[in-house]
Amino acid sequence: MLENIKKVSGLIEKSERIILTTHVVPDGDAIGSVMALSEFLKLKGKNPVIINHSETPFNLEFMDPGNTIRVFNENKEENINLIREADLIFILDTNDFKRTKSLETFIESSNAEKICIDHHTGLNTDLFSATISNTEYPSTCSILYEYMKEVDEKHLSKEVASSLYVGIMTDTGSFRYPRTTSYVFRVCADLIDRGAEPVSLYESIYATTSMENLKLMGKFIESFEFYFGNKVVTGIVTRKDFDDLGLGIQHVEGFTSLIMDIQGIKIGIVLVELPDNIKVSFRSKGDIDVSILAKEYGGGGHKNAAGANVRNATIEGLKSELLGKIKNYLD
Ligand SMILES: [Mn+2]
Repeated sequence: MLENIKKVSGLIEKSERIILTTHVVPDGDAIGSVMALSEFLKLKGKNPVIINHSETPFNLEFMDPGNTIRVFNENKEENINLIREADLIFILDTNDFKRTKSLETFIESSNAEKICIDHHTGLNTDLFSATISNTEYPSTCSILYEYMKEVDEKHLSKEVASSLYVGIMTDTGSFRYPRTTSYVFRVCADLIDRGAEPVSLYESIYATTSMENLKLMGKFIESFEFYFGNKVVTGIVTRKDFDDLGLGIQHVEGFTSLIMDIQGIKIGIVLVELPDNIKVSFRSKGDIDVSILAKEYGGGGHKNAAGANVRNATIEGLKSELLGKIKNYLD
C-alpha cells in the first residue's frame, strides 16, 4: 500500500484543480470520505471541490456545515466545466464510474488523473492513475485514515477526525458488523483523541427518526416472510409505502440491519421498489457469501453485505427467483 500512497501524494502535490466525488445515495462513509479528504486537502493549501450526483441525506447534512457539496444537476453546466478542467479527480467509496451516475460520462472522458480510494470488490486498476483499495478494510474512511496518518498526521484535525469517525461508525453498523476488530477501535480511539465526539456524532445520525419513518419501518416489518426453517427472511418496501408516507429511498437506511437482528437468521433479503428498478440488498452471517448472488444481477459488494439494482422485474417475481437460488447458499 505504501507505494500507492506515494503515488497519490505525488499527484496531489502537482494538481491545482481537484474534484472529489462518491457514489449515488451516499451513506456515512461516502460523505465522511469526501468531507474528510476535502478538509485535509484544504489544510494542505489545495482548493478541492466536491461534486456528487445525489443530494446529501438529511441526517448527514451536519457533516457539511458550509454546504460546500455541489449536486451535479444543480448548476449542471458549471459542474461539467469543473470536471472538464480538473487535473485530478478522486472517486471515493466506489470503484465504479457508473455509481457516480450523472457524472459518469464526464469523468470517463476527462483528461484528469483519476484516483480511487475504496474498499469494495471489483476494482479495475486500469481505469485509474493510482488506487488505494483494500477490501479487508471496514470502510473507505479507515483507508483514508491510514493514508493521512502516513503522509501528514498534523492535518488530522478535529473536523477531519469527525468525518472519518462517522464513516467508520456507519460502515460497521455502529461497531456491530464482522469487520469490527480491535483495529477499528484503535483507529476510533485515535480519532476521538483528535476531537471526534462519539456521542453527538451518533445522535446526529441516528436519533433523527420521524413518525413517518417509523410508520414505514412498521410496514416493512409487517412484510417479513420467513423461509428455510426461519434461516432466511425477506422484507419489502413498495412504491405505495413510500408514496403513502411521502418518503423516499433515503428513509430505508438501517432497514437491512434490522432484519439481521432477528435471532437465527442467516440470510436477509430486502427488496425496495423504486420508480424504474428494484433495489435488492443481501445480508448474511458467517461464511455465506452473498456478493456472488449480487453479481448475478449486475451488482456487487462484500461477502456479508451486497446489493444490486434489478430492472424489468416485479417484487414477487424477483423474490421467488431469489428464494430459488438461495437454497444453494445454505448448504
Ligand atoms: Mn464504504
